[in-house]
Amino acid sequence: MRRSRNVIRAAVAAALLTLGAAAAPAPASAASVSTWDKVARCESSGNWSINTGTQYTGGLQISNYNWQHYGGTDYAPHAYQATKKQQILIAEKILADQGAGAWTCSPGTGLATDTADPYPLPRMANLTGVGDQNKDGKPDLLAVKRSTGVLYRYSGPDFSGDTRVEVGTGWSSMTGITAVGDLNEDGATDIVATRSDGKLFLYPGPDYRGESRVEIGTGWTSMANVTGVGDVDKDGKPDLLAVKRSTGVLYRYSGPDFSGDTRVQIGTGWDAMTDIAAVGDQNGDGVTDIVAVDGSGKLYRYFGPDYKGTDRKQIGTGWDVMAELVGPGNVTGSATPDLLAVDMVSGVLYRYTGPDFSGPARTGIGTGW
Ligand SMILES: [Ca+2]
Ligand SMILES: [Ca+2]
Ligand SMILES: [Ca+2]
Ligand SMILES: [Ca+2]
Repeated sequence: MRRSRNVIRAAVAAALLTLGAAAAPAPASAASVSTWDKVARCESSGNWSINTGTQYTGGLQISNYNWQHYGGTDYAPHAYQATKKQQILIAEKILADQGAGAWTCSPGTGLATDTADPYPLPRMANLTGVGDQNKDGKPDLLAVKRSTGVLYRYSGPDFSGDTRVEVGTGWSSMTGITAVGDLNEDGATDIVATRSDGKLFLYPGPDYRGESRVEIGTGWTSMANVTGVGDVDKDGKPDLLAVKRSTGVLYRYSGPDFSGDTRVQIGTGWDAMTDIAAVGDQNGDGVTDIVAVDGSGKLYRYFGPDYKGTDRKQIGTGWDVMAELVGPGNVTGSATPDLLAVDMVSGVLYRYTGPDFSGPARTGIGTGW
């Protein structure tokens, strides 16, 4: 956006006011990542970390003034230091406010007419690995269709649409679902779900029917990233992790009721994490490990039972465009359990192999997620 709209605006503000400014067309309020990629190819040759020492930096050449004015400094001091997603999120605000003309490169890119959300929520929500529920020898996955609230079960290793079976309805009010192991010792993995009113429910597998659910808690709206990790403290009862939204404190709760009385503080600063997934035992000590993504898209691995920040390892970047991280167990027969995640831009479901879950080693296993 080399010719800053701010300068133009400042220069002609009085004139616009005089003229009534009604001639300006309604700006596009959003644009897809592929449209922003076209703008970036023209503005910066698609170099999202470019800084040539002028006031315009990053893939979309956002001025330092605009970066600050539209909240970019929440991410990084200058645009070029932020992730591609963060640059696009600030560009969306500029686009909504100033229109496509804020970029000299916008003609021919479709920026003025595109209205797509660059990072839409995946169609399927609350992906939850539940082991082999239908006894076909392959691990299964639960997921809720966001538009209908229907709960489906998919079968591994690819969890394709062909394998899916409807197992319930009315799940759209559930804000979080996680597997907690076999609480009632009938051989099927059970799950807990938090509802938008803060109630916590236990659903026995393999069918997770509403009739058989039990309310086991309240007040869970204050907790984020509720994650079942199995019995990590070896007291014979399955455990659950959750982050208190207001403080960022990580707590471990003990089954079968996961009541507040059982909770133990095991970490701080976890409000920086946008997603947490249990990924089975990655280091061979018999205790479930987890991965977590921070706001800048860095992926970290933590070892149980305490998930200490001092022992964590950064194992990836670029994860801020991935959603619905879930450990389905070891579905590929590799040395360690796997990880699934949905690309928000493409809707593709990817499978990653542990212990580092590296991008180059990932496999796209489905579309339309
Ligand atoms: Ca199965
Ligand atoms: Ca069970
Ligand atoms: Ca335990
Ligand atoms: Ca472990």
